[in-house]
Amino acid sequence: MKLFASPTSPYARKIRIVLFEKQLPFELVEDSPWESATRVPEINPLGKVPVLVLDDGEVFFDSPVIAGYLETLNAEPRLLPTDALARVRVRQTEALADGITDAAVTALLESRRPDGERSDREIARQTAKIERGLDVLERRATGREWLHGDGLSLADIAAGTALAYLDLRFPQLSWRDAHPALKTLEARMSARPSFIETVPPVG
Ligand SMILES: N[C@@H](CCC(=O)N[C@@H](CS)C(=O)NCC(=O)O)C(=O)O
Repeated sequence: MKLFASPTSPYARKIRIVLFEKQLPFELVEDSPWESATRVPEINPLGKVPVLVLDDGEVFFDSPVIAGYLETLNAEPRLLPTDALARVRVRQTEALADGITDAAVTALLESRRPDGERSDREIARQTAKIERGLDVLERRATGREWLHGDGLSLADIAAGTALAYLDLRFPQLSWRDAHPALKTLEARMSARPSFIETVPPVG
């Protein structure tokens, strides 16, 4: 299978981490949807990465769907519980972490707009989403080693990816100051070989 990904995409990184943790072989195809030569819109009409293309040509996007597909391959470690409700709860935390990333990406794009077109109000609105999301994630992480259950799950990977993305794009947020449980979680996640192997380039 092939994973279309851009090196700095936090959503693509989440999937690369899942593939690494499960030791699933894949071909990484670096493709940035922002470049004019991108092939991504030919395989994902939404023109976004990550996209997974199976050997038989079947295509999966977006990252939660790809993660769900990879779980069907029965490779260890299992990152989603088999119990249906427990699974929904892990996916809720994944959605929360991905939503923090969504707000950070939107704020970054807004901040890069030219003078006169940039909306400080919109940046503040997105930053408020990040801060509320972090507060809820902090409550979920407090007093526990893992966000759900007694082992690594997709929720921990999504949270670790979102926090690392904040460090990359918004170091001035200093999110660790008010979120000690997330600080501990991020330190543990970033020390995993899967995270070390997928550190994004600066830029
Ligand atoms: N919800 C999607 C978000 C994917 C996404 O927004 N990817 C960005 C890269 S970080 C992208 O490809 N953006 C290109 C665009 O919006 O045109 C997922 O989880 O896969």
